[in-house]
Amino acid sequence: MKRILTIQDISCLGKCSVTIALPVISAMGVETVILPTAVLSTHTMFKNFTVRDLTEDLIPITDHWKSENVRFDAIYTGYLGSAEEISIAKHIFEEFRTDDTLIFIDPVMADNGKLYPAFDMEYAKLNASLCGEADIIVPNITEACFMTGMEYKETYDEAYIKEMLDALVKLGSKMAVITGVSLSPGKTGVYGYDTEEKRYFNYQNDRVDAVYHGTGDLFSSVAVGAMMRGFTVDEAFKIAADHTADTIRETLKNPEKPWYGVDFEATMPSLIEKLK
Ligand code: PXL
Repeated sequence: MKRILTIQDISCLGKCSVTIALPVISAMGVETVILPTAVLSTHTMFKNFTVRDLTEDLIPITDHWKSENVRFDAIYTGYLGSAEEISIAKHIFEEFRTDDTLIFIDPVMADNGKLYPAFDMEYAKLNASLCGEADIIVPNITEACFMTGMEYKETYDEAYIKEMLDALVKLGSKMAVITGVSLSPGKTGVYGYDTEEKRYFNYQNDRVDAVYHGTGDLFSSVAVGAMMRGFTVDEAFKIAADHTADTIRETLKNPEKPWYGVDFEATMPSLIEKLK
């Protein structure tokens, strides 16, 4: 069985980061080791959330794993709480990376043209340098703009996305995949560039008109989980995009109208089906 280390926060209530990555990747048949960067009462879209920062625990935890000769097939980072945690993540890559380790970075920090409350431009620059260490990075358009200095646009064409991908891979990753790329009305998907094969790839599916927190975390968890289950990068991103859209559709059916997260629990059986 493949083993992933995921480094991101625990938002106790909110269905994002570890509370998505752990159940989803485990259900996909991949061992999931967690390194929590902080414990928050909720994700940061709630008001008055509490935060317990765990920065000083990260190195002792990973030193212990090192002494136990633990190996990881992939390291997947999501929401990191601070500049210091970015440099610790780099250190963890150095400690645990082998020729076969997939480093998958979701540079979670922004959406809809704006940085999340905890972050500033300095953090965006550090996140860009962390992305340079990755095999695959999966920013959304807003995060890509903050990391490349490109102007954020709500309407754009394919040339804008390709220019953004070229700027992203210059940060140093082998592959960049921009999420939430909509190239025609009613459609949305991912657009990537692979520097090794020197090719762009693009997958669009039907756009579901609803926005929920945690959908990026679901997308990344499914993509990295599928890669660990032996799917090609293209197949893994297709499965992740389809599954995220299916989960948003399912959430829209919920009469309680959840606003803070998606009903990923309800679509878990269909995720397992997609792996067959
Ligand atoms: O879903 C990304 C995410 C992860 N962790 C925390 C967040 C968010 C998005 O808002 O606030 C704490």
